[in-house]
Amino acid sequence: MKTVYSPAHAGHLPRLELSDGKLVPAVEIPARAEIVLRAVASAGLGDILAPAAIDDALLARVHAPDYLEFLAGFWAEWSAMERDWDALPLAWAVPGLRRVRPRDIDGRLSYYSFDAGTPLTAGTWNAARAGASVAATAAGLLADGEASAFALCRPPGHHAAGDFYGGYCFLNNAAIAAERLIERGAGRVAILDLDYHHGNGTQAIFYRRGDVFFSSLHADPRDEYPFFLGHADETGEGNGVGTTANYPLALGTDLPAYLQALDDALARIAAFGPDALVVSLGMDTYEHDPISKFKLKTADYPTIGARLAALKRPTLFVMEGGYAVDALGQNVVAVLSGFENG
Ligand code: Q9C
Ligand code: ZN
Repeated sequence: MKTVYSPAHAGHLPRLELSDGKLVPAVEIPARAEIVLRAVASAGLGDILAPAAIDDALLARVHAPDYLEFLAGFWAEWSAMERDWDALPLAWAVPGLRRVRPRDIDGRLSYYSFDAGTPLTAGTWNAARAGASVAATAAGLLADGEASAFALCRPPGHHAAGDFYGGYCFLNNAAIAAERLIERGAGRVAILDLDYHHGNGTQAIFYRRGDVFFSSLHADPRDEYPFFLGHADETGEGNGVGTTANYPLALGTDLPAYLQALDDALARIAAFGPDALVVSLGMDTYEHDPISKFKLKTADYPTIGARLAALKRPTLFVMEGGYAVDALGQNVVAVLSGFENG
């Protein structure tokens, strides 16, 4: 399996994040991607390729033009005000308030976000664009006939919706990959989100689409971030009725309970009959993840990879979360080698 990677992710260097009421050292850091790169290289998984530059038209299939313009221009505006620290938003237009776009930079920061836990930094836009190009290039490998590929994206993407960021995510890499597959001829794409947190952004992007099936296994949003999406009764709307399937799971979920949900999701995907599968690969389901509460072990991940292989579709893995940095490389390789041997 080939991996696509760009060192440009390292430009996104958040210092402190808001967590549990405190500013604490950020967990979504460059070392994450670097340890995964080293692990896939030393496992001999396959060639490691650089991405091609991303087409703006592809980005615009997923994200609103004003949102992209905001992200692209943000740091110049922020730093012109002599602010040389990372940016965090403060107030949101919840129901009862009005989503009228503010002129003020802090107002716009809030308008285009949904949480205060995601620092926007000097290098964020370049890094996020490089991550999106990694996803698009890896999707192109599938379209060229590869059976599988690994998009080693950073920052992650699945919490970013069409016009807002959050959850350490700015551009939705998995959604961009799915759109690239469709551009290159796929009629139907399934996305399976295995990150510990619900992929609210990906779900929202495809909620009314009949050609993209979105399925997610995640901690129950009544117990865990992102709190306000990811319930089992969200099943799609309009042309997308029946093409969203959520599996909210209990805190403390271990392999048997996880596999029960996974097998159900895979049966739903098989029935949908996709031309390709995009896996949002978050490794924060790991028992020692510092911000998460599932109980999966390193030895469990090859089993999960083998279950994905049994679907027998061209499969693209897109890196999402996972914050137990020391174990992140071995856990990713465990899934990917389980897939290849499955
Ligand atoms: N006390 C991804 O895994 N909240 N995003 C953390 C910790 C935000 C996770 C708070 C978690 C976002 C891609
Ligand atoms: Zn996550």
